[in-house]
Amino acid sequence: MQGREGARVWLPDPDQVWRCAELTADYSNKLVAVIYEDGQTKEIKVKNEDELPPLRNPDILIGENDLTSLSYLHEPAVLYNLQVRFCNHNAIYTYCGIVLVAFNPYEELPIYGPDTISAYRGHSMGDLDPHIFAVAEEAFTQMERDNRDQSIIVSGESGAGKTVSAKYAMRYFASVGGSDSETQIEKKILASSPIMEAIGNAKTTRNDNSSRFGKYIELDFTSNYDIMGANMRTYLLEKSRVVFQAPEERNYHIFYQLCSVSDKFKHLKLGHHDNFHYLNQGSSPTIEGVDDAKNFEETCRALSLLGMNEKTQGQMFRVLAGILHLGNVALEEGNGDSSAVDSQDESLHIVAELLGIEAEELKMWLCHRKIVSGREVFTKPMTLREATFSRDALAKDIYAKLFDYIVIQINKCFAAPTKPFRFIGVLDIYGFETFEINSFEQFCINYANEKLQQQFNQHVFKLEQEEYVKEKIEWEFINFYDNQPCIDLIESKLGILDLLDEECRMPKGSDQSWVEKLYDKCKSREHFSKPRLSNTSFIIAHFADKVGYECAGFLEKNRDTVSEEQIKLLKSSQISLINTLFTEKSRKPAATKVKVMPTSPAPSKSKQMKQTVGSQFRDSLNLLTQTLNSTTPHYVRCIKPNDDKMAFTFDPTRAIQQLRACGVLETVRISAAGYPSRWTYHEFFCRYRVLCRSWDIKRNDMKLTCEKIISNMINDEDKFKFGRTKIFFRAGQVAYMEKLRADRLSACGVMIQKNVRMFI
Ligand code: AD9
Ligand code: MG
Repeated sequence: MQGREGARVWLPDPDQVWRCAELTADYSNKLVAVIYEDGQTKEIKVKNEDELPPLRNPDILIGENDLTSLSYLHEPAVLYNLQVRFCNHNAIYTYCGIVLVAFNPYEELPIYGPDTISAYRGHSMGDLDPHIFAVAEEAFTQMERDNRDQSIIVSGESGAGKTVSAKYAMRYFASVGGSDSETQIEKKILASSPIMEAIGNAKTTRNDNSSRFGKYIELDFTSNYDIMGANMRTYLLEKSRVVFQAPEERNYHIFYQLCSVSDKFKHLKLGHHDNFHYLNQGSSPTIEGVDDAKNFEETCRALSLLGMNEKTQGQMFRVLAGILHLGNVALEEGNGDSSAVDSQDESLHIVAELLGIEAEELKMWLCHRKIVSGREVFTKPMTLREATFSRDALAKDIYAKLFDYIVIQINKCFAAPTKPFRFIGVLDIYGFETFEINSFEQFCINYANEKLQQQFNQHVFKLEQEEYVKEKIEWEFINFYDNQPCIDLIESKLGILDLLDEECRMPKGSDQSWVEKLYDKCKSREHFSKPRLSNTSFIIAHFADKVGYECAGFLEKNRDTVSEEQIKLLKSSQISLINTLFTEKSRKPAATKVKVMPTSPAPSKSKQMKQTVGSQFRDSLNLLTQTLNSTTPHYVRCIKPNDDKMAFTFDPTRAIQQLRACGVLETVRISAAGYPSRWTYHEFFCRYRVLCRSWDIKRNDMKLTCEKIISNMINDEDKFKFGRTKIFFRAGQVAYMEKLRADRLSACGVMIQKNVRMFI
């Protein structure tokens, strides 16, 4: 360990996460003095070499546009490199192997225009600066070259820039895959964004335009690689927002858009949005820089372009207004354990009129339910709590059905006239999330991320393996983090979802008894634990972080039941759209494309029951994984650089959290465990010829020449491998060779210019 004086290292720091320092004393003392860049000193205790702080990369590698080409591949190196690029060079994109890391600049950048699209067209990923267009181009080229479907998987936490990135990728495809035909399909595909954002996005505390659903859009191509159609699948819309918003948050944009033009639709009796219980709970009805009325016009234009005529639009607005008025129906405490609605209640009558149903019947079924007991059927009054709950469930159900209906209409309009030749899918799905209190929604979102992470790990690992096989080098199986046990905990037999479904089937099932069953049945699973101080929550050790989930509400959200009488009532509606929503099976067409094999066979009894939300979600995720696995994936990891939406401001604590959670550090770890640095023989020779003895140079055999150079420099044979066309190095070796090279050059009296690479 002697001789480490002067080594530049990283030390953990509570504010900056990692700080740069220099070792000043020898390790043999078991104490190492370090000096920070600002001159402060500190002593650290080091018992052995393993405890030495991580080393810094040579300057030549700082600012590299691919993180895996760093010699020391560890967390501080990755973080520092990204920070230098983002803060010093305003470079928001960086590669990490096959992943594009994209920082949200929170500023409009002039890098997305048609000129930039043309610049990236026809270039491979390494040619130009990292860019979302480069990833899109790569997908397009690989589709043409390998004749394979492709997908672009965009992930990251709320507000990190997923939707913006996905839109740019789509714009790129629309531009390069545009045909000369009159179908205008590219225009239609781009027009789906304002519609989906109006009905599926909302203002949250993290993002003024937060997508509250996941989306996978497949763009279909002809054999000439022109776009011929598209298909969209959506995932788990956040329904609870329709009836409840947290402080500072809003309901879905479409409601505010509609209220802002209420003068145009007098019959909907809307008026100001603050009049509605379903819109005013967050007390934050406007968004800075957003004009709801203007956006409403855009929504309508897009709806028309996508084949939804004025009549249909009128009926949609009726349904939306109906939902708002439903939320204003004044449910009151009745006699005993019952509830009541005044027959004169204005909202009740407006709802009845808008939804084309009888006011008296609505009044009846808002406050009662039918009970079947043996052969007898009787009506039972609902308590105020039950009635409110059931009214909200109905509002959520109507909205979700309308949402699915619109997706179906868009898909009909997108449908390719003949069988598509190939497709490129773009996935914009909610990122891993953890709040102070986490519920069923977070559980589903994090489960989805767990599945995507597994798909990602397996793919990265497979590619790595393929490269070694292609280069014919021997290597040992790298042990990468496999999250299958965590996925099993959630979706296998007697796993969390299975036990939840079982509890939902019990007449007396409750959140509390479910969580107790979890404690009992899952306690030995490695990713599960019970918090010491709670009997109502459970912890899952996800790949990104440990998350505690509160059990309250899981059963109800999983069952997602709506009163049958209320549904029957809507089925009898005079309004054709409502009729359609409640009679047609609202299945998303894409979900039927491939046969789904549920991972755990549900007990036969459940077949007669409505499928639970959890098990539907599990099936749709398995279908998604199946689709992604049948394509060549490309990954974009969006990172939110700070929580204040400040332009080009880097908060290292936040950045590192996300890099850990989105698998960038895992990619780096997989790379570091193998042979992350690789050079062609020629490249290597050009860079390190100075370390070569002249008699070792064999001009007609670069491989042999390189072997000689290396045998003089590195004794440990595990540190390198000679492939067919490349040399592979373990992490840290390039830094070591750089040092030897610099020493040799300075010994020769040659000034080396920092940061100038003499090759590539
Ligand atoms: V959420 O999970 O749907 O809540 P996203 O989709 O990750 O979230 P979004 O794409 O909506 O985030 O980005 C949030 C905001 O960041 C946008 O409204 C823009 O104001 C800003 N943003 C994101 N990416 C870029 C960019 N490449 N250039 C400029 C950007 N601004
Ligand atoms: Mg989004």
